Amino acid sequence: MNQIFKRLLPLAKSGLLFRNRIMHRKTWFVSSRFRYEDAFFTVEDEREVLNQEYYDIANEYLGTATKGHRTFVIQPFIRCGKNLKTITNNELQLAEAVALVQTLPYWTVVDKMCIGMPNLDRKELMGSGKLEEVKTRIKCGRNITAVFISTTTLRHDQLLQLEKIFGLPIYDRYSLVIHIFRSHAKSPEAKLQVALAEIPYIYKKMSELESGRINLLEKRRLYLHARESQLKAALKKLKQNREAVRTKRKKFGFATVAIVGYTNAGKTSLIKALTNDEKLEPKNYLFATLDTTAHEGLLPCKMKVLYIDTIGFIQDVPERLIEPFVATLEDALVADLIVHVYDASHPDKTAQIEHVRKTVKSLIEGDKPIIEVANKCDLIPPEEIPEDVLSISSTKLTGIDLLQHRIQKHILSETGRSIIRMRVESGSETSAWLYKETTVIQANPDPEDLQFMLLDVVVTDDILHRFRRFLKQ
Ligand SMILES: Nc1nc2c(ncn2[C@@H]2O[C@H](COP(=O)(O)OP(=O)(O)OP(=O)(O)O)[C@@H](O)[C@H]2O)c(=O)[nH]1
Ligand SMILES: [Mg+2]
Repeated sequence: MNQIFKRLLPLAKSGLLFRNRIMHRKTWFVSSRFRYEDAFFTVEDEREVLNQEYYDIANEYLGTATKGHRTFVIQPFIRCGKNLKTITNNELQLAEAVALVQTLPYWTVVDKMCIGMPNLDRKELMGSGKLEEVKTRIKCGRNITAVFISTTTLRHDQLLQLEKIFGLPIYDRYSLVIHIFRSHAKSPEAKLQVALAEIPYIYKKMSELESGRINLLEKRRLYLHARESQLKAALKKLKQNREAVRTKRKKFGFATVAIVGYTNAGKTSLIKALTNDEKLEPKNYLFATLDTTAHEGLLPCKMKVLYIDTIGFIQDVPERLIEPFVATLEDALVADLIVHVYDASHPDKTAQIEHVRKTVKSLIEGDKPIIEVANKCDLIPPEEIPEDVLSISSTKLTGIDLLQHRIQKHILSETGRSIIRMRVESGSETSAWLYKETTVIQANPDPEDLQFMLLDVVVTDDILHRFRRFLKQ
């Protein structure tokens, strides 16, 4: 990581990186007319994101990831009590931990195990017997270089103690996900959000450090504080720009549909299926999408809508990590409709669905229509899907038509539109008015009198009002 930033810094200083970014902006934000204007992100902002002084500090607390690791994965689980998880099980959690590690370039899993414990408070986390077992397995495993303990966050004294015992760097879920975010962040906004998301981790670790380094820590704390303020100010500018884009969309009458869901559920694939946008590239790894982007699509009634792609949710990461992303998630949360897509073939789908439901509920105000969709149905036998569930396959394109009609129904009612049938004389002024002022979705000759046409049109109350005035003229 150091090397990359060292190479990027002179480019950022010369403004080259910035110019290059502008040239490629189109590939980042697909919906051209309502694109988020990342020109609000200045060279100074970019320089702060790439600041080498910061990365020297950050590496001390977060470790580095770019060279890869041969990893020993430990999934701790609470054996009983109020923190016992009943909706999932430790094997499924371990599988997610392995998937997280494998998401990082050059990281592999050499060995893995679940370890039950009464709580996560002990300095060594586990009892002496388990510590010995892990030590032996690390020794026998081929060239293990790091240990990933799949719990939200470890205290700094736990990290130091375990590092000492195993003689290897230790990662928790917060630090590992940060490294994934760093490696997947492409747009300035995503980079900013990641840069902001890691500061609380470093603060926390710093404050857990014992005395003796107070002066140094104080200097670092002040520096981090200044960096945090600058990044927040930069993110605020981008947020204001997003709000302006949202207002513009509303003015042009664009309805928005947010696609949310657990990471890897198939959100980007679904948007690709709904919009035929060839530029979208779904990827089979966690947190492939970090940006909130808008993609234009057509409903069956020919009405244009914007589908909003979003960052995926995941269990057992601290809220502080996701907080900076909520600013851009706002686009999704104020959408006219939310589609919650889940991976119906995933063994841990019940826990994943619950986690997304809970998170979305905590983020939105009031009632908002939410459609739940079971994706990847091509991977499971049809009898496993309950009858009342809308099942689709985003890659095989099954069930997409039905979903589009469901979306249409909600969007029309949310945006005060309806579809009505009009009987008008062919080639008449009334027919011309309807073609000009409304969206005609179907036109057929009236079988009872071929002089007349039956038009299915999308109207709002305002259009109907104007239509009545037109008829009176
Ligand atoms: N078999 C099958 N695979 C699917 C389907 N939908 C998505 N996938 C695959 O699942 C993987 C993840 O798809 P994405 O669309 O990137 O998932 P996402 O929810 O956007 O993931 P993140 O952005 O990482 O949170 C890709 O390899 C897709 O090809 C489906 O209906 N059937
Ligand atoms: Mg995605």
